[in-house]
Amino acid sequence: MSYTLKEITYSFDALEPQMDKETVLLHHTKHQQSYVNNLNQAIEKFPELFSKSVKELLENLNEVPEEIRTTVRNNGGGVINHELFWEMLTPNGKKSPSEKMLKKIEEDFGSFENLKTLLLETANKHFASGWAFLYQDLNGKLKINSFSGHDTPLLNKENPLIAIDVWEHSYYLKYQNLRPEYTKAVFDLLNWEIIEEKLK
Ligand code: MN3
Repeated sequence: MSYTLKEITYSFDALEPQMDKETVLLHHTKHQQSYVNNLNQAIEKFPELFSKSVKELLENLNEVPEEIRTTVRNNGGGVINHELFWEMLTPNGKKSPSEKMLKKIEEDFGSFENLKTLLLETANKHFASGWAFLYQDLNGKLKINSFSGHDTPLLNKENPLIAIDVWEHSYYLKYQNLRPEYTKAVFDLLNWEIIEEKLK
């Protein structure tokens, strides 16, 4: 038993021009694959844990043996964050939130524009490698925060809805140091139908 690389449901060039084919290819088949491999290697020491999903491992990290806990946190996070990242970027998706989702956004952020500004600012300001998330806290309220490494709101049993990868490998080939151009491009690729499906 082992965890496998979850396929992207669209072609590697489907996010062009905002996200170039070579970046998507390397990002998925090299970087994401390495997190899958590292996770498997760690779990092989405690194979009974293969019965758990990556989400279950992260939500109950204190139940993972201490010897592999940090490796599972880093690489399990790497696996699940990238799965969400590709899923929410589905091309030709719904480019604006539904009436219902918009109402929720307005309740928690005042306006859709405020959400966009705060999410992109958070992603652009995050120092070094990490992720910016829109997520639901344990009370169901929408929150925006950045997390270091591959940490995820799942570690607090919170519900991630949007994950913006700000590791340099996700944008450097096309955008070099221009992270704000990249995060804006990601925002424009978001599929709001998929995001809303994740709302609890
Ligand atoms: Mn990445």
